Amino acid sequence: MNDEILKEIKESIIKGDTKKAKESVEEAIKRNIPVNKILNEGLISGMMVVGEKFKNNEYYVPEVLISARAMNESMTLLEPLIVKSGIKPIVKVAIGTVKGDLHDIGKNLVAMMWKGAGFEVEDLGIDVPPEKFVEAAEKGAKVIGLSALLTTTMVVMKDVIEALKSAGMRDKVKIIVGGAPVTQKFAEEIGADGYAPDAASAVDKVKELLSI
Ligand code: B1M
Repeated sequence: MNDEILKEIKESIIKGDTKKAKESVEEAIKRNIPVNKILNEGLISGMMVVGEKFKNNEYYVPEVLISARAMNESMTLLEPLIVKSGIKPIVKVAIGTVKGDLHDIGKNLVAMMWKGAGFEVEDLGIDVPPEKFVEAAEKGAKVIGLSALLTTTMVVMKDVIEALKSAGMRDKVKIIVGGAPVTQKFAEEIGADGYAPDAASAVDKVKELLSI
């Protein structure tokens, strides 16, 4: 019976049905299903399927955004319980679109997927100067995600890496870069730790780099 509810949550996230997802989460809470089960076997499990579908071109940006909204709204119901039960997010990460660049759709998708994977995400926004990324690292982010959509701003990613080096923080964080003009080769050239071509791969990349 409880498995049925968890399946309903998962399916609602995959379908992007916010109303049904919230109702099912409320029902799961009423039945005292543990929060981590609701999160992992319901919400996150659904979002992982969305990520896979996105990677395989079965889902496009609108579907992903709708599912992400269903997930975010459902998660607000769990938030008080998460705080109460003392479940800690598995890792703290930060993400931003680099200075000079105002594109945020891809960055937002990565942030949503990271949240869906259970990471604590600090979203630094768009047009983020290198010193803000350094600050995020100093505040404890273990991974810094850099997004750029313009060939003229992808070079700013190197400035962020240099700023982290100057601040003595480079070996304390992993840096993942992404965005349409960014490539694995470019990531290696500028000394980033990883490159992810899409939001779902960005989840795998964090796990790979931190061995979690
Ligand atoms: Co702009 N724009 N834009 N734009 N825009 C592009 C990027 C462009 C390719 C269009 C074109 O000419 N064909 C072109 C760049 C050319 C180049 O540099 N080679 C361009 C240009 C030129 C410009 C302006 C300069 C136009 C002008 O003003 N003359 C200007 C620049 C403004 C600025 O940033 N300073 C500009 C402005 C804008 C809008 C504001 C109108 C709008 C942005 C709105 C917003 O983001 N809120 C916009 C849009 C929408 C685009 C296109 C059409 C779509 C981008 C998008 O959101 N894609 C884009 C054309 C295109 O890409 N085909 C274009 C959907 C999104 C889900 O994909 O962001 O690639 P994407 O993210 C993916 C992956 O890249 C990856 O995961 C995401 C999901 O799978 N990913 C990461 C992204 N970040 C990641 C980080 C990671 C890992 C993966 O780890 C940390």
